Amino acid sequence: MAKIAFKMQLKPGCKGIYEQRHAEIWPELKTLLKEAGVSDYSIFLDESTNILFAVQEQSSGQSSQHLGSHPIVQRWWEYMADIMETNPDNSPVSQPLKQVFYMP
Ligand code: RM4
Repeated sequence: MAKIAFKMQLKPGCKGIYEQRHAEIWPELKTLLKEAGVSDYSIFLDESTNILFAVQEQSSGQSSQHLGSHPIVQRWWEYMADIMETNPDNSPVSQPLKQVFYMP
């Protein structure tokens, strides 16, 4: 298992809808993420910058951000595109973060 982190960008004023949509995350997306080896997946928001900080365990070398070829992820990214900074393909602009400290 590897722990990875990345940041994404939420559009201003979209905290509530972002939280609500994730509280109602599609079961088929959860299943897909788990089947792809993603677990222990959290997303935090820095409200002063609207930066989303995501951290997750991955068992297959693939993160949630590598699943863009799957139709379910494509539909989810399209659904979320109105409230996030995205690339032309609707994928969220994601920047990998380097782990600089870990305490087991
Ligand atoms: C995020 C973003 C990620 C996705 C999670 C579930 O807002 O769309 O790519 O893995 O939701």
